Amino acid sequence: ELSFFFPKEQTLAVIKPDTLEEHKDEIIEQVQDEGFTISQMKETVLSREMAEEFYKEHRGKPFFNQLVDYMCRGPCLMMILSKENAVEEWRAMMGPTDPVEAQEKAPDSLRARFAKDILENSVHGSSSQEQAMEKIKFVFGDIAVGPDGALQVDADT
Ligand code: RTP
Ligand code: MG
Repeated sequence: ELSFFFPKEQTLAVIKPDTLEEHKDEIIEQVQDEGFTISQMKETVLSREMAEEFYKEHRGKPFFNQLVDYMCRGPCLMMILSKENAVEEWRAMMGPTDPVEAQEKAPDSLRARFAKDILENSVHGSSSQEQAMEKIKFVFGDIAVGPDGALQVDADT
């Protein structure tokens, strides 16, 4: 077991509204087939406030209000995924932001298959370990995940 030398990393993955209704089981199955551990998951309808906070780095951009509308219009599935290089590997599974580019460069990616357009692009993934830690804390509060990807349930963590 080499996981001691290659400790797992966590990322926050979100299946966005509509895609969740249409492709939930298929995406979860693929996540597991790709070797991710789903350390935690929670289905939730974001409030406008939460969606604005979640995407606060995009506040002021021309698509911000539409992005918030989209994220709030139905349930999202929030997942903590654990795997070596989880951040990068989940981004690779997602494909580029714009599905036109995704179809060109990564035709098997989730966005190539399921995104409607650059806004309604079906999935979210943290873009760095720092962002992953911030978003995991925002969505799930203070929780700790062990090196094997399992949740630590110690009361003091
Ligand atoms: P995400 O944060 O959702 O994983 O997406 P990303 O890193 O690939 O792209 P980012 O630049 O962080 O954009 C966040 C989300 O905003 C919407 N968007 N719309 N209309 C547009 O030009 C546009 N650009 C971005 C998408 O929903 C994108 O995922
Ligand atoms: Mg992003």
